[in-house]
This record gives sequence, C-alpha cells and structure tokens, in this order.
Amino acid sequence: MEKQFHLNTPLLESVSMSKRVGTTVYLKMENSQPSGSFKIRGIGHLCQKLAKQSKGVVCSSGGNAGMAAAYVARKMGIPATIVLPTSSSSLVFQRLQEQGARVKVSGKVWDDANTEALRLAETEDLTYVPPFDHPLLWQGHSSLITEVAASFGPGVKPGAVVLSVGGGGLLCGVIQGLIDKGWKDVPIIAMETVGADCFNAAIKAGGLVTLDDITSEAKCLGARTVCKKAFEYSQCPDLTIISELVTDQEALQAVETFLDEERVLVEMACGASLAAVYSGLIQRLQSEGRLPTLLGPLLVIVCGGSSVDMKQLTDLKIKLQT
Ligand code: PLV
Repeated sequence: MEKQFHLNTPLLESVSMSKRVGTTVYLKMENSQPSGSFKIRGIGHLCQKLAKQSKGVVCSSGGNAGMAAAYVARKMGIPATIVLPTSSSSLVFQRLQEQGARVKVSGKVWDDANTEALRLAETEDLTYVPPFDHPLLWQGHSSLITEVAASFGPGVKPGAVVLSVGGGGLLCGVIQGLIDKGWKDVPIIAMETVGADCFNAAIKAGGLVTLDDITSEAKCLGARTVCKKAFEYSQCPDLTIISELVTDQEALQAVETFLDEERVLVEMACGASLAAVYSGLIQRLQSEGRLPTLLGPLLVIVCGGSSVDMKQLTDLKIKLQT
C-alpha cells in the first residue's frame, strides 16, 4: 500500500456556526494536517507516484503547497526547493526553512514564481510539484470526501460544501470525491476574495481569464488563472457550483471570529470560506432560491494555512482597517 503522509482529520460540529446558519455545520479540520493545510493530501499522493526515484522536488507556491512539498520531501529523504513570490509572507519563508527546504523568492505573484520553478526543474533535473493543477493532486485531495462520508456514516450526506478556490485544485479534488461517492448533486459554494478571483472571473467571462494582478491579501488564493479542469467543472450541467466573493475585510473578520469561537487560527485563504457562514451568505443564497431552504448538514472545509500568526493578524487588521 502507498505510504500516506496526511492524517484523517477531525470532523467537528460547530454549535455557534450551526445557530447562525440554521442547519448543522460540520468543520473538516484540514488545519490540523502536518503541513498545516489540505495540500498534503494531493502533494503526498503526487510525490509518491512521481518522486520516489527523484533527485529532489521543486514546488512553486503561495506558501502552503510549499509547506506540504517540504514536509513530504523530508519524510521521503529527498531535498525540496520551494519558490515563493515576493507577495508571500516572511513567516512562510521561515517555516519552510524550518522544514529543511531551500527557499527561493522569484517574481511578484505565484505565476512568476512558477516560471522559475519550471526552469529549475529543467536545469537541475528536479521533479516539478505543481500546487493545484494536476490529476494526481485532485485524486489525493478527494480522500477528504471519503473521510467525511465515513464520519457521517450511511444515509447522511452534506446539504452543501463550502471551500476556498485559489488555482482550483481543492475544488477539483472535492468534486472528484463527491462524484466517487455518488454525491454529484451536492452544491458546492466556491469562495474567493475580491482581487484573487480568477475562478469567478472565468465563470463571468465564459472562459479562462488571466487576472492582471492579485490585489487581495489572501495571497494563497492568488493564482492569476484558475486551472482548466475547474472551469470545465463549472460548465458541467449536472454539477452545482456557486461561485461567490467576499472582501478581504470579511475574510479577516471571519478569521477573527473563528479564532474567538472555535479557538483555531487560520489564514485569509481559509477565512474566505468561513466568511460564507459569518457574513450571512448562506442565508442569502437560500433566500435567492440558489440553496434549498431546508438545507442538510453544511460541510465547511477548514483548509487551514501556515501564513498566519498573531503579528500577521495584527498587521492585517491595521492594513485593512477592520
Ligand atoms: N494555495 C496554493 C496556491 O497559491 C499554495 O501554493 O499554497 N486554502 C489554502 C490555505 C491554500 O493555501 C490554498 C492554495 C487554497 C485554499 C486554494 O487551493 P487551490 O489552489 O487548490 O484552489 C497560489
């Protein structure tokens, strides 16, 4: 059997969120993964398949894919090089070094860092680990839904799933998991922040769009173009994908409320999903008839993230004036 790097994470019922939404809210606590986010599911799987005989891996990342690649490479006994854009926090830089990775900074946003990672893969003969656009990543991420199904037990399925979209890897993995489980009819609420909204922009334009820049502070959602597969899924008539945006202020407020109420600190990329609950978005979708009024259990994927600590949170509060 393939070695597994990720953990079976807790599925917690949130009483305070359930009160807000009017249906039971379950939190899939991906923040408690060894690398701090769900990314280890897909990256662990991909590295097992592609990097066993490798001289080393190279991963371009906003932060969390890099954390997962660095962790997995350390466990596999191979070197990891992580390429971050200048927009990534110095906190993530430090944490990656603590994982034993070689860290490089290149370009302003993830897409620029990715160009450098692809170059290094070529010149240094390293295995390229993409952060979101690869079928093996999606297959790895789909284990999240298998676990939820096992925790729910027979006869229970989510009324809807809330998740964050950066490059769309988590979305593709969750959809695969839902399809595998025969849960294709479960609506997905795909959250992004204004200024890191490449999926929403693609849906509006009816085709892939490359954003000029990433202006949101949710840097780990900051891919300028969503992966093709995510867009294709959005066009699939038998899937319900509701693409919604929140402001950075709403995402940050959600991070704070989550810390107060659930005692867990997550980064802005995850705050985008939490804001779906705290900002009243779910009820709005119900009142617009886009979600059923009698909604089954709401599954919120707490994707986690390592780009946050108290100082970062305080700095963001000042910057965003919340
Ligand atoms: N972050 C990627 C892409 O960044 C990265 O390199 O780490 N939640 C968290 C905490 C994340 O770190 C990410 C992605 C997402 C959600 C979105 O996942 P995706 O990219 O698979 O849609 C540019």
